[in-house]
Amino acid sequence: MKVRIHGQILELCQGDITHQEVDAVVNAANCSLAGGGGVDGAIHRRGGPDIMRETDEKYPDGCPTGSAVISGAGNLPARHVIHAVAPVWSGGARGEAALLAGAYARCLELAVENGCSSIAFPSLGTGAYRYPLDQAARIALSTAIDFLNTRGRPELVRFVLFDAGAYGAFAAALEELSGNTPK
Ligand code: AR6
Repeated sequence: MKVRIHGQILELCQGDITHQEVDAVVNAANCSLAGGGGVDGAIHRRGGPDIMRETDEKYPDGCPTGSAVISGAGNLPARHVIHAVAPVWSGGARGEAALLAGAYARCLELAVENGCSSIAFPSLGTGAYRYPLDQAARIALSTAIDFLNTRGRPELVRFVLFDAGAYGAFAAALEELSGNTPK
Protein backbone atom coordinates (compact mmCIF):
# COMPACT_ATOMS: atom_id res chain seq x y z
CA MET A 1 0.00 0.00 0.00
CA LYS A 2 1.33 3.41 -0.99
CA VAL A 3 0.14 7.00 -0.57
CA ARG A 4 1.60 10.34 -1.62
CA ILE A 5 1.98 13.04 1.00
CA HIS A 6 3.06 16.37 -0.49
CA GLY A 7 4.75 14.53 -3.34
CA GLN A 8 6.66 12.21 -0.99
CA ILE A 9 5.90 8.50 -0.79
CA LEU A 10 4.71 6.73 2.34
CA GLU A 11 4.41 2.98 1.84
CA LEU A 12 3.76 -0.23 3.72
CA CYS A 13 5.20 -3.62 2.90
CA GLN A 14 5.49 -6.97 4.59
CA GLY A 15 9.09 -8.14 5.02
CA ASP A 16 12.36 -8.03 6.92
CA ILE A 17 13.89 -4.69 7.90
CA THR A 18 17.44 -6.02 7.43
CA HIS A 19 16.86 -6.52 3.66
CA GLN A 20 15.82 -2.97 2.92
CA GLU A 21 17.86 -1.07 0.34
CA VAL A 22 17.25 2.42 1.66
CA ASP A 23 19.48 5.16 3.05
CA ALA A 24 18.52 4.46 6.66
CA VAL A 25 16.91 1.52 8.44
CA VAL A 26 15.53 1.94 11.94
CA ASN A 27 16.42 -0.43 14.76
CA ALA A 28 14.01 -1.18 17.63
CA ALA A 29 16.69 -0.73 20.30
CA ASN A 30 16.80 -0.42 24.10
CA CYS A 31 18.13 2.55 26.06
CA SER A 32 21.49 0.98 26.78
CA LEU A 33 21.97 0.14 23.06
CA ALA A 34 23.07 -3.27 24.30
CA GLY A 35 21.47 -5.37 21.55
CA GLY A 36 18.72 -7.90 22.14
CA GLY A 37 16.14 -9.96 20.27
CA GLY A 38 13.61 -9.12 17.55
CA VAL A 39 14.64 -6.37 15.15
CA ASP A 40 17.69 -5.49 17.27
CA GLY A 41 19.02 -9.06 17.15
CA ALA A 42 18.45 -9.32 13.39
CA ILE A 43 20.16 -5.98 12.65
CA HIS A 44 23.29 -6.75 14.66
CA ARG A 45 23.46 -10.32 13.35
CA ARG A 46 23.28 -9.32 9.69
CA GLY A 47 25.04 -5.97 10.05
CA GLY A 48 28.04 -7.38 11.93
CA PRO A 49 30.06 -6.06 14.90
CA ASP A 50 30.97 -2.66 13.42
CA ILE A 51 27.56 -1.27 14.31
CA MET A 52 27.86 -2.05 18.04
CA ARG A 53 31.48 -0.91 18.05
CA GLU A 54 30.40 2.47 16.71
CA THR A 55 27.44 2.94 19.06
CA ASP A 56 29.57 1.93 22.09
CA GLU A 57 32.10 4.56 21.12
CA LYS A 58 29.75 7.39 20.14
CA TYR A 59 26.92 6.85 22.63
CA PRO A 60 28.45 5.40 25.84
CA ASP A 61 25.41 6.63 27.79
CA GLY A 62 22.96 4.92 25.42
CA CYS A 63 19.82 6.68 24.19
CA PRO A 64 16.82 7.91 26.17
CA THR A 65 13.39 6.34 25.66
CA GLY A 66 11.45 8.31 23.05
CA SER A 67 14.56 9.31 21.13
CA ALA A 68 17.06 7.89 18.62
CA VAL A 69 20.74 7.93 17.59
CA ILE A 70 22.44 7.17 14.28
CA SER A 71 25.35 4.94 13.21
CA GLY A 72 26.75 3.29 10.10
CA ALA A 73 25.08 0.12 8.83
CA GLY A 74 27.97 -2.39 8.70
CA ASN A 75 27.14 -5.17 6.24
CA LEU A 76 23.50 -4.19 5.74
CA PRO A 77 22.43 -2.84 2.34
CA ALA A 78 21.45 0.48 4.00
CA ARG A 79 23.90 3.37 4.63
CA HIS A 80 22.82 4.13 8.20
CA VAL A 81 21.09 2.48 11.12
CA ILE A 82 18.98 4.75 13.30
CA HIS A 83 18.58 3.19 16.75
CA ALA A 84 15.22 4.21 18.23
CA VAL A 85 13.99 3.46 21.73
CA ALA A 86 10.23 2.91 22.13
CA PRO A 87 8.60 2.91 25.57
CA VAL A 88 7.78 -0.31 27.36
CA TRP A 89 3.96 -0.48 27.39
CA SER A 90 2.59 -0.24 30.90
CA GLY A 91 -1.08 0.56 30.36
CA GLY A 92 -0.92 3.84 28.45
CA ALA A 93 -0.97 6.33 31.34
CA ARG A 94 2.80 6.76 31.57
CA GLY A 95 3.31 8.97 28.53
CA GLU A 96 3.78 6.01 26.19
CA ALA A 97 2.02 7.68 23.21
CA ALA A 98 4.18 10.83 23.34
CA LEU A 99 7.34 8.74 23.79
CA LEU A 100 6.51 6.51 20.82
CA ALA A 101 5.69 9.53 18.62
CA GLY A 102 8.93 11.18 19.81
CA ALA A 103 11.00 8.16 18.79
CA TYR A 104 9.50 8.18 15.26
CA ALA A 105 9.89 11.96 14.90
CA ARG A 106 13.53 11.89 16.04
CA CYS A 107 14.31 9.15 13.49
CA LEU A 108 12.84 11.28 10.69
CA GLU A 109 14.76 14.32 11.92
CA LEU A 110 18.03 12.36 12.00
CA ALA A 111 17.37 11.01 8.50
CA VAL A 112 16.91 14.54 7.13
CA GLU A 113 19.94 15.90 9.07
CA ASN A 114 22.08 13.13 7.57
CA GLY A 115 20.92 13.63 3.98
CA CYS A 116 18.88 10.41 3.77
CA SER A 117 16.19 10.48 1.10
CA SER A 118 14.72 7.11 2.12
CA ILE A 119 14.06 5.49 5.49
CA ALA A 120 12.53 2.15 6.51
CA PHE A 121 10.91 1.58 9.91
CA PRO A 122 9.84 -1.60 11.68
CA SER A 123 6.83 -1.33 13.98
CA LEU A 124 8.61 0.13 17.04
CA GLY A 125 7.52 -1.03 20.47
CA THR A 126 5.05 -3.73 19.40
CA GLY A 127 7.23 -6.79 20.09
CA ALA A 128 9.10 -7.25 23.36
CA TYR A 129 7.83 -3.84 24.58
CA ARG A 130 4.15 -4.92 24.07
CA TYR A 131 2.71 -1.65 22.71
CA PRO A 132 -0.81 -2.47 21.38
CA LEU A 133 -0.49 -2.79 17.62
CA ASP A 134 -3.51 -0.76 16.49
CA GLN A 135 -2.58 2.20 18.67
CA ALA A 136 1.09 1.98 17.72
CA ALA A 137 0.21 1.90 14.01
CA ARG A 138 -1.85 5.09 14.29
CA ILE A 139 0.93 6.88 16.17
CA ALA A 140 3.63 5.71 13.74
CA LEU A 141 1.68 6.78 10.67
CA SER A 142 0.31 10.05 11.99
CA THR A 143 3.82 11.09 13.09
CA ALA A 144 5.21 10.28 9.64
CA ILE A 145 2.32 12.06 7.86
CA ASP A 146 2.73 15.19 10.04
CA PHE A 147 6.47 15.22 9.40
CA LEU A 148 6.07 14.85 5.64
CA ASN A 149 3.38 17.54 5.58
CA THR A 150 5.51 20.05 7.47
CA ARG A 151 9.02 19.18 6.23
CA GLY A 152 8.43 17.73 2.75
CA ARG A 153 11.22 15.17 3.30
CA PRO A 154 12.45 12.41 3.15
CA GLU A 155 11.30 11.30 -0.29
CA LEU A 156 10.40 7.78 0.83
CA VAL A 157 9.14 6.58 4.21
CA ARG A 158 8.54 2.82 4.28
CA PHE A 159 7.08 0.74 7.10
CA VAL A 160 8.29 -2.85 6.95
CA LEU A 161 5.85 -5.09 8.79
CA PHE A 162 7.04 -8.52 9.78
CA ASP A 163 3.76 -10.44 9.58
CA ALA A 164 0.29 -10.21 8.09
CA GLY A 165 -1.25 -9.06 11.38
CA ALA A 166 1.05 -6.05 11.65
CA TYR A 167 0.60 -5.25 7.96
CA GLY A 168 -3.20 -5.36 8.37
CA ALA A 169 -3.12 -3.04 11.39
CA PHE A 170 -0.94 -0.49 9.58
CA ALA A 171 -3.01 -0.72 6.38
CA ALA A 172 -6.25 -0.07 8.30
CA ALA A 173 -4.69 2.88 10.13
CA LEU A 174 -3.27 4.34 6.92
CA GLU A 175 -6.62 4.13 5.14
CA GLU A 176 -8.26 5.86 8.07
CA LEU A 177 -5.62 8.60 8.33
CA SER A 178 -5.03 9.32 4.66
CA GLY A 179 -8.63 8.91 3.51
CA ASN A 180 -7.23 7.05 0.50
CA THR A 181 -8.06 3.63 -0.83
CA PRO A 182 -5.13 1.17 -1.09
CA LYS A 183 -2.89 1.61 -4.18
N1 AR6 B 1 12.01 -7.02 10.35
C1 AR6 B 1 10.88 -6.30 10.59
N2 AR6 B 1 10.14 -6.40 11.72
C2 AR6 B 1 10.56 -7.30 12.64
C3 AR6 B 1 11.73 -8.10 12.49
C4 AR6 B 1 12.46 -7.92 11.28
N3 AR6 B 1 13.58 -8.63 11.03
N4 AR6 B 1 11.87 -8.87 13.60
C5 AR6 B 1 10.83 -8.58 14.42
N5 AR6 B 1 10.03 -7.65 13.85
P1 AR6 B 1 10.85 -5.86 18.75
P2 AR6 B 1 10.33 -3.55 20.57
C6 AR6 B 1 8.79 -7.00 14.38
O1 AR6 B 1 10.67 -6.81 19.88
O2 AR6 B 1 8.96 -4.03 20.90
C7 AR6 B 1 14.82 -6.03 21.72
O3 AR6 B 1 15.28 -7.05 22.53
C8 AR6 B 1 8.12 -7.69 15.55
O4 AR6 B 1 7.22 -8.67 15.06
O5 AR6 B 1 11.99 -6.06 17.83
O6 AR6 B 1 10.54 -2.10 20.29
C9 AR6 B 1 15.54 -4.70 21.96
O7 AR6 B 1 16.89 -4.90 22.33
C10 AR6 B 1 7.40 -6.52 16.22
O8 AR6 B 1 6.13 -6.30 15.63
O9 AR6 B 1 10.99 -4.31 19.31
C11 AR6 B 1 14.74 -4.06 23.04
O10 AR6 B 1 15.16 -4.48 24.30
C12 AR6 B 1 8.27 -5.31 15.93
O11 AR6 B 1 9.17 -5.73 14.89
C13 AR6 B 1 13.34 -4.51 22.77
O12 AR6 B 1 13.45 -5.75 22.07
C14 AR6 B 1 9.07 -4.78 17.09
O13 AR6 B 1 9.49 -5.86 17.92
C15 AR6 B 1 12.57 -3.55 21.90
O14 AR6 B 1 11.24 -3.99 21.79
